[in-house]
Amino acid sequence: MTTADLLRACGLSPTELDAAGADLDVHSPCDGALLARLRSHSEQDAQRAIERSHAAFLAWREVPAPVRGELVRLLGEVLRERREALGALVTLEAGKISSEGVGEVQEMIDICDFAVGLSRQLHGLTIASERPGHRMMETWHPLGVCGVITAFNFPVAVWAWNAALALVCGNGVVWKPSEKTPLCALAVMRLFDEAARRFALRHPALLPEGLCSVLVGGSALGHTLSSSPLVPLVSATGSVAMGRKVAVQVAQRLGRSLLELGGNNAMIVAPSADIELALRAIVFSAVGTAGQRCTTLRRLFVHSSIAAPLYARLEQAYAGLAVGDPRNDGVLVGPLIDGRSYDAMQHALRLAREQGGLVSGGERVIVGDGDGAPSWYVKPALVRMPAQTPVMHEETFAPILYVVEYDDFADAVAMNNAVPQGLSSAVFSNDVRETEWFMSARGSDCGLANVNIGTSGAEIGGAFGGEKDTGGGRESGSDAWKNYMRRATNTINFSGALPLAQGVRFDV
Ligand code: UN1
Repeated sequence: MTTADLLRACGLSPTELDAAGADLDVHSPCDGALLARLRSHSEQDAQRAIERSHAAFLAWREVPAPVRGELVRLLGEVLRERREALGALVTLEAGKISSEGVGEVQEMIDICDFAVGLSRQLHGLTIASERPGHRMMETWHPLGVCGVITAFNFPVAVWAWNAALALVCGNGVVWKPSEKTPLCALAVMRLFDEAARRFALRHPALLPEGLCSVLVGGSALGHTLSSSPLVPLVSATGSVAMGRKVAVQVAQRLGRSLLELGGNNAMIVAPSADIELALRAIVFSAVGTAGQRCTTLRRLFVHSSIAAPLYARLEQAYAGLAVGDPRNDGVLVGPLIDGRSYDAMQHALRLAREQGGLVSGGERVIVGDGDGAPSWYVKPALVRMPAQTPVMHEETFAPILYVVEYDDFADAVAMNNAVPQGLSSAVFSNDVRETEWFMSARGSDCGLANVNIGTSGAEIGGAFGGEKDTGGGRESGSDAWKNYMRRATNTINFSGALPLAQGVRFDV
């Protein structure tokens, strides 16, 4: 399929891809080709989108939740039909290998299924009252417009994690995707519109116009979302610096924010580990998505008794990695998103060398004939470090894996926890004392703590997110839906008297 055919299959028309007054060029990281020239939305457009979504929310909140679930069921249906095309667009615009592009769409489908089930389970509690003839309960209500800010590396799934839950919870969604991947967002919006059309055939007049929309453009639009009193929740995924700004703006107006920020994820490989499993997990977690997941494995702590053979196997595995155009079969490592990522990677490798690191890999790889703007492919880097030095405390969004030896499990856990970020972590060990320690209160301080599995590739059923600089938010599974609703506590008196709580007497 040609690029033009693919864009058409994703519902994007040639006129919209070459907009009058365009100010945003979209290039493919695969080969630098210019894919589109878009016109950014203005701040007034953003305000209007928020107002429309709010007006739509006022009606949507009264639609019964299981009927709202029907809309998300249809979204899942449309996604199933377009899984391959949307996955290919993710590959084209974000540079993920094909199976990861399609996998991301699968993640959208999974969260839709999860949300449909939830639409019949948004239940609260009944609480025993201290007063006779009284009952207390907790009810969850729709919240309002949810602002969703997403990053280039998961250009479709992260919207779905938020939107599928927000919609069944009775909310509107205004989405500000990364300006590096606006086409994916526009394509997703077309699929949402298709689901909405199918919903309207079954339930005429229940789904108001403007409930969901997308804003194409830069950070000013994120600012509009963060500062609008009509947006009670802002869910933001991206860098720690971005998250800090969003958090402050939202807190200023006492709104709610849900933050999924940087990770700097570690794995401990203990002497009892199944080395074959560990190797596969390490390589997928460290070089998958060219090291550009927030869950990417960046720090590896290996027991000194097995360090030499494991490192040799790792070097061998890295030497055999196919780096290349992610649209080609057999390629495992696609491009970095842009030249700034490449520079950041080289900078980190320079610092690592200065701090005593022995670097293998990390060089630029030239792929294709270089027709378009430059593309930025690299050999994933392995860096043997003498200790956990300052460069290892930073997240560099590129395939760099630092390897440090340890002797004492307590030291390895301490190193795991010694960085500012707290997203994902893993231990490979067949010693139950070590694995339980790792998952216990004095173990990993991360939101995700895995055993005999890598740091990346989480399923949607669990709550996803992390502590410290990662921002504390939880999305996707478990009870993350509660972020998208407001809680009301109801006290009901069915007695003929009016006893006051705490036995207070106030006779009038
Ligand atoms: C991210 O890297 O921004 O666990 C999210 C994973 C994916 C999500 C990653 N399910 O790797």
